Amino acid sequence: MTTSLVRRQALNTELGRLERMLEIRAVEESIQTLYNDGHVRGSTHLANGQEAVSVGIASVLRPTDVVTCTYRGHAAALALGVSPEGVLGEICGRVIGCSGGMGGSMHLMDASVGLMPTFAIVGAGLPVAAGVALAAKLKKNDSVALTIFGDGSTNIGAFHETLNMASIFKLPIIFVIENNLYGEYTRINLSTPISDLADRADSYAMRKEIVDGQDIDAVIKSISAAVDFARAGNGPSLIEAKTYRFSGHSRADPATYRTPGELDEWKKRDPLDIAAAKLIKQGDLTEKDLEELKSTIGVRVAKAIEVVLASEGPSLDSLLQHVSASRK
Ligand SMILES: Cc1ncc(C[n+]2csc(CCOP(=O)(O)OP(=O)(O)O)c2C)c(N)n1
Ligand SMILES: [Mg+2]
Repeated sequence: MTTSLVRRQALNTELGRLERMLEIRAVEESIQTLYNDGHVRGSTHLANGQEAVSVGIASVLRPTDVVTCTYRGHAAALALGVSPEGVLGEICGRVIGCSGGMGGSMHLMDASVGLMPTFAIVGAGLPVAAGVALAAKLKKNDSVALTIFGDGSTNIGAFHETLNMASIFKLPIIFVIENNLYGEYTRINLSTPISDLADRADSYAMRKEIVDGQDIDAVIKSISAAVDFARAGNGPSLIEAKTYRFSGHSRADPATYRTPGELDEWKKRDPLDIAAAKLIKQGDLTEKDLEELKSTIGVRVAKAIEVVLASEGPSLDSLLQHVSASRK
């Protein structure tokens, strides 16, 4: 059993799910520091504020199901089971990274838990996931594909073509929109004429649902229903998770284009606070336990960074590994 598979099993409990969300937040905060210290080449796109969507999805899917997601995929990778060393190692371009340090921040992968290489091209993960779903349907292997993408991706041709085909073929696929209100530096109302993106499913006679993306229990309920529907042979669903990214689009984007007060309003609905408050109310966690958990995670992430920074980058000899060519 891979480390990632073991980590995936930890999502079977409410506490395990809270712990994973806290870990994702801590890892992402460390990415910003690693970036500022010059250890990250290229860009990084944080998903802080959106953790409940990734962890909710990973809690429902089986490791044999397949997920595609975007460049904002650190959270999904960690949620599905990739270790902090695997994610941070990849982002820093080290051999211990989950793609051997050859992919970087936007190309995380781990076949053992169903994570296809994450996609840098907006909308590109949708048709690939549909291909996986078609294969599952033909092989009758009871697997589903799930693809995570942003609100901006719903204006891409590949989104419409894939929804159409998935509906016609009744593919076992779940389309999950992370509607965080922005595509790069543009607010959704300036790029898209409707505010409930789930309504786009109507054009394809597809099952749809809008879910509160800050509430992990709501996400789990919604994803479970869509997965059951797909496994039963009924076809695809389009789920719109209403969420928000607390950081800018990438790297050093200070997000000055935000509506004043918007960030503060969304921070009141931090998915980590919502999940922790529920456990405290149930009597399953105390404030002290929570502080201890955060500090254990802090130590874990600090150790992962030490291991990553001590790891080499890929050697020059490996430049042509995983590269194939055909001759005429
Ligand atoms: C086909 C394509 N067009 C443009 C870009 C540049 N680009 C990168 S991220 C992004 C915004 C996408 O927004 P959204 O789908 O809402 O995802 P989010 O970044 O908010 O998670 C754009 C336009 C790209 N990567 N691919
Ligand atoms: Mg967006």
